Amino acid sequence: IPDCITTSNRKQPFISSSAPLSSLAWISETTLRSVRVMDSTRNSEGNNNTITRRSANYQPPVWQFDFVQSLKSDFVGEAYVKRAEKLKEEVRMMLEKLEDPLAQLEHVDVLQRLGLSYHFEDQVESILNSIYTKNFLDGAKGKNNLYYTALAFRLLRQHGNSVPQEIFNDFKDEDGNLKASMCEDTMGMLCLYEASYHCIDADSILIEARHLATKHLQAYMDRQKQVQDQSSDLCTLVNHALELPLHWRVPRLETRWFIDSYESRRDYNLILLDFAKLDFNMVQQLHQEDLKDVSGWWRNSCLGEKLWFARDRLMENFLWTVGVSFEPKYDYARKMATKVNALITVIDDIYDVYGTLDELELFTNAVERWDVHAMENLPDYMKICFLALHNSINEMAYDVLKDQGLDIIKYLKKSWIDLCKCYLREAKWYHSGYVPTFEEYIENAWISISGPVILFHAFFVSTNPISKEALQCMEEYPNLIRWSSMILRLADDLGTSSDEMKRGDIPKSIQCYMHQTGASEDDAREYVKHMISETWKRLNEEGLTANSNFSKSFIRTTMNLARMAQCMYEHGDGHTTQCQETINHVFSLLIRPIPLI
Ligand code: LA6
Ligand code: MN
Ligand code: MN
Ligand code: MN
Ligand code: MN
Repeated sequence: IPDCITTSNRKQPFISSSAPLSSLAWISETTLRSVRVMDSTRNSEGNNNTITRRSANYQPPVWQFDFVQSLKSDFVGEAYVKRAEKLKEEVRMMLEKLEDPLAQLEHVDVLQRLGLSYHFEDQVESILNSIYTKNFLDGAKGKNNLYYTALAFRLLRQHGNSVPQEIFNDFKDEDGNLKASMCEDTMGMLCLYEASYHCIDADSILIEARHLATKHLQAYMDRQKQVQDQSSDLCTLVNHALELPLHWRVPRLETRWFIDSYESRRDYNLILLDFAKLDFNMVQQLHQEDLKDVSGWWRNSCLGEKLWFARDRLMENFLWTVGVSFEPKYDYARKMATKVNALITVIDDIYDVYGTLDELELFTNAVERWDVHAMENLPDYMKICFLALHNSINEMAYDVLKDQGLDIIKYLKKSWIDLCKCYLREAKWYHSGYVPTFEEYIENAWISISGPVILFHAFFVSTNPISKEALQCMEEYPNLIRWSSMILRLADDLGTSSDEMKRGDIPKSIQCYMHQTGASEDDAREYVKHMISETWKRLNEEGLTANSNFSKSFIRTTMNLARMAQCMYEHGDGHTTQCQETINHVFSLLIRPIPLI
């Protein structure tokens, strides 16, 4: 751990505030054990009452306010801006000169992975449209080249074109098996593998293709291992793909990885590489400004101290937003989303850990009323939280009213009310020891994970103009939001439920499934992973059909939230425990620039 991050001085009753960072193994059984706190608080009648409360004993933040404020990037100033503009123009011309469709597709793919395609959206769109019209509009004309077809298929579906899976029929023999000649083309197999993750439920050919491609790629890796040659560019790509398909990866993290891997290629293009590194660093500088800004808001809110029992995770809350949308123009959306995430994180802890059932009823009622007078009956710690919520969300609505003349309070409010109601239902289950059925749990849990709140706010603060149709669509939770939230919930359960069970919480998807079916924990986890994969098919389908109501960028947002969840919870509770994985992601995305030479 670098010494630029230290533990905070925040008053925390259970752990020494000067716990050395070297003790990152602090996430031990002892710290997770639920601790009972005797707390003298006045109850609603004004009498002094002794209330038994729980605490999760969360660690104070490793990212200090002063450290965040001291972030300073070299990548500012006219010289860099000029250089970036020049490189951008060169890349634009490069793209324009390409005529061969395969070369165009490869170029688009590299631009996307280098994190540069947002500069060339119109150009990319027109290239893909022309390839679609020429090759795929009338169905199955897959150029008889697996690599080309699979690459085109993936890029076109990524951009919302419903290319039919039947274009892969060409690659089967009369018996319906993948032609043997295909299997000699490992690059083609890799593309087929990546393409297959864009499947919808009805895509049986693609799903079968995924199995074949996966087997082939695994065998390829085994052979390379045997001859001890894993150094080729292809090997690096296959290895990375088998770890996690591209479609499930967080774009910004993929970019950080891909720039390094691109640089070590034999055939890299120096202009692309230079531009990618420079752009990454300049965008990182903008992220640092967003972060400093919203860290000031968090500090001023004092929620970190006042709600000492809750997670103080401003940096992690911000990291989510960069994973969801990194482009410079979403700076306002990132800051607002960070506030939303911070509020969710502390309110979740009020419901799950600290609040008594009576207080939680009061809080839920106050949110339902959405009225400052509703605060009067709340205990002090809830007052401060309620007013922070009220003020922050109303301010976002104010900005939209100011810019678009549209009153969106009822939508934002509804998302919080639904969240709190679902939180309360879980609290009641917990306090009564009730074990819901798997279905009953899921029906509540895709909302209680806060996906709808996150996506509602993301939608409203980053859509201008907001269309009547989209607004109507938001009245009910659209499937796009539902499936994205579902993946967020399932990934969260995989990563957090072990700790939650130790600390005391309701049974989550894994435990409900075990309870209901008698399955082992391993089997239940496999089931939940399978469910994530099934839910992706539905999300993909929405991505292809929801186009008319939602912008491509909002569709990307919903998918990126799912990807970010899979990333945050891959090795446990990456949002809460300040584990090495999350610290590394913060460093590589937000703190360390890429060396230019
Ligand atoms: C809830 O964690 C929480 F704060 C999240 C990180 C969910 C996603 C929200 C963001 C991005 P916990 P629970 C802030 O695992 O109690 O405690 O629903 O959620 O399982
Ligand atoms: Mn929780
Ligand atoms: Mn919860
Ligand atoms: Mn959880
Ligand atoms: Mn990882």
